[in-house]
This record gives sequence, C-alpha cells and structure tokens, in this order.
Amino acid sequence: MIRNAQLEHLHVDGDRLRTTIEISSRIGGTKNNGIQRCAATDEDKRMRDIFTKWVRETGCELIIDEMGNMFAVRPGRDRKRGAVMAGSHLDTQKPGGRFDGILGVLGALEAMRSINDAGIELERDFIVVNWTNEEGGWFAPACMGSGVWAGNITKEWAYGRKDRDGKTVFGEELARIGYMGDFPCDHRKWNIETAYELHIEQGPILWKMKKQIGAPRGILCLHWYDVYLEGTANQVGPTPMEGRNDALLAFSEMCQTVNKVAHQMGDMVATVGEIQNYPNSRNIIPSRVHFTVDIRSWDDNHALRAWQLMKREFEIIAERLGCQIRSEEFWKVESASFDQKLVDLVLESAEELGIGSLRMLSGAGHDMSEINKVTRGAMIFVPSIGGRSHVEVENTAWDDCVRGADVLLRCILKSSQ
Ligand code: HGY
Ligand code: MN
Ligand code: MN
Repeated sequence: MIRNAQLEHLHVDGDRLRTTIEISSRIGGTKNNGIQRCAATDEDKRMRDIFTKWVRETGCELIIDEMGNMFAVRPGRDRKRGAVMAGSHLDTQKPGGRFDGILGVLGALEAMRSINDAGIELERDFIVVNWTNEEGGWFAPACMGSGVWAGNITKEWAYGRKDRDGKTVFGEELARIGYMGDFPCDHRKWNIETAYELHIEQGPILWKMKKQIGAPRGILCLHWYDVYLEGTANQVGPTPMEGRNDALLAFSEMCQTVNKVAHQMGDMVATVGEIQNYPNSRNIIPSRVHFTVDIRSWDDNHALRAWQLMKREFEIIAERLGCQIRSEEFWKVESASFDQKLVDLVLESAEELGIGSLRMLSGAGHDMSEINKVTRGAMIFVPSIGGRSHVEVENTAWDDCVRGADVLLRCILKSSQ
C-alpha cells in the first residue's frame, strides 16, 4: 500500500529525465535541432535498442509484440488485478520535434525508475509502452501499432502499407530492424485497468493561458482521405489553354474548396498536407495528381458532412476541367471521450502539486484514441512553446517536462492502489 507520506514526497528525477530525452534527441537528430526517426527505419532501430537497454536496467520484463509495440512490465503484488499502463511513441514525423511522443515514453520510464528508487512494491503491474508508428509520417496511417492492438486495423493490412515513396513495405522493414515480435498484438491478451499518456499539447492554449498542465477530456476524430485525379498530359507550348485537362489546376481549385468548407462549417479543421504531381515537369501539362485530406472535429458526423460537401464540389470541378476523379477514405479514428474520473484525477494530482491546470480538448491524434476504446484512459498535457509541433523547432521547457512527469507519477501511484 502506498502511504500518503510517500505520495506526498515522491518526485521524478528531473535531471535524469532531461538526460534521457537529450540522448533520444541525438538519435536521428537533425541540424535544426529536431529529430527524423520514422517508424521501422534504422534510426527507429537505434532508439529501440537503447530503450531496450534502459528497460532491462529497470529489471522489468520486456515484451515485444507482432507490431513491434514494446511493453516494459513491472510486476505488482497482486498480478490478477488490472495493470496500470503509461507510454506513447518514440517515432517522429519526417522531420519532427524532440518531445512529441518521446516525453510520454521517457516520462513513463522516469516514473518507473523513480518508483524503483523509492523501493515501492505496487499493488498492480505497471507497464511502460512504446507504441509503433504513431506518427504515420512515412508509413501511413498514424497509430498503426496501437490501432492493431485495439482492433481498429488488422496486422496484415498494416504490414502491407508502403512508405510515402512507395518503395518499401512496413512489415518487411519492421522485420528488417529486428522488432517484429512473436507476442500477439491484441489488447485481449492483456489485463489493463488504467492507461495514461503524457504528451506535449502541440497547440497554443496552455502556453497562451500560462497553464502548466492540461487534462484533455478527449481527442477529435481523425478522417484521412486520398484523392486521385487523371487529366491529359501534353506539350505545354502548342496546346491551347482551352480544352486542357490539367490535373494540377483541378487540384488547386479542390485545395481551395477544402479550406473554404472548413471555414464555412466551423468547429473543425481540414488540411491538404500531401500531394504528388505527375509527371511534375515544367513543360508537360500535369496529367496525374494524388493528394490527401485530413479532417478533424469533435463530432464525427460534422466531419463526415464536411467531406460529403467537399467531394460534391470536387466532382463538379473535375467535370468542368475534364479530369477523372477517384477518392477513398484511407483511415479513421472516431473521437475519443476519456474516462472523466481519470481526467479529474489528473487535475486533482496537478492541484496537489500546486500546478495550474486546465480541462481542454486534444486536436492532435494520439495512441490514446485507440487505447481508450478498450480500457479507461486519460492524458496529461504540458505546454508547447509558441504552440508549435511537428516541426524541428518544437520545444517544451524542461520544468514543464518534469511537472508533467510528476503528475504522471502521482496518477500511476493513485491508480496502482
Ligand atoms: O496526426 C496526428 O495528430 C498525430 O501526430 N498522429
Ligand atoms: Mn504524438
Ligand atoms: Mn505527432
């Protein structure tokens, strides 16, 4: 049993957390102080190898499942009771920042180390997890490891995903780096009672409101679409403007449509983030374009209505410009409402530590969208300086990292009773 006195005085080791994150920052580190460490790449392998070493040093058992999800298991006194889990992801965008996901895994590792240092035997198993390919920045979609684990996508479909250049296949690369484990990637093989994820906010709210801890009540839904346009290539010189079937011109009008519909509908965001143009030559009329649409809202139906409006306008544009169009929903995660008792526990823990906190919503997607489907979950946010993320300048003050890890530690201890 954890006595309140222990609870009162148990803190993480801030210097050790900073050193651990700084070591991570050097693996795939970029010259602009970011990280490029996409899932199933050599940089991901190097980070996983070091994380393996750190986990072994804590004396935990390390389980690696079929999707490369890494679970560090610290046995509790009564192993029949549901475990407490905390973690996030060590992969990054291409390029990305030093804290997105990384703070969540290494903050949970620091909590594990601090519990070890205090010689506490927890009632329940405590599991630190590194989820595979949360970002989806190189092998889409996002949340692939947690998505298979929670049953949103199949392992086979995930293994077959190609990288953004279409050159490598995810399953082969995961096996190549040596992290395709044997343990089934299935939440039903685990008995998880409570899950936490410490994460940077990735937006401006905490930073602007000068609050140090955010407790999101949930995460927006994410809908990812692919749109394929087919026009007619031709020599740019002799081909008159009338009658062209210019796929890139069609794309440009559709990109405007995405932004126009999002502004008109409100309570949502929509973004065209990725485009391939073929043949992408300055003196050939573009004949093929692929582009992506990312739509997010707290209300799934609102997001779906927006897509229907966009799609209808796309078809009118394609018809007028003489292009073929095909679109499909590539991936989605419904909006996630967290367990409000756990959200309250995050706010209560922050208050006990004298830290200003705020109940909010997450616009960024997280593994917790998937985990929250199959167990009770909550997240702990810390401020992103300037509200910036998914960029190399992503930054969070070390004191905020430590405060977030302290709140996480306290939530773990409370949920481990
Ligand atoms: O897309 C997201 O919000 C997350 O980074 N996967
Ligand atoms: Mn993340
Ligand atoms: Mn991210």
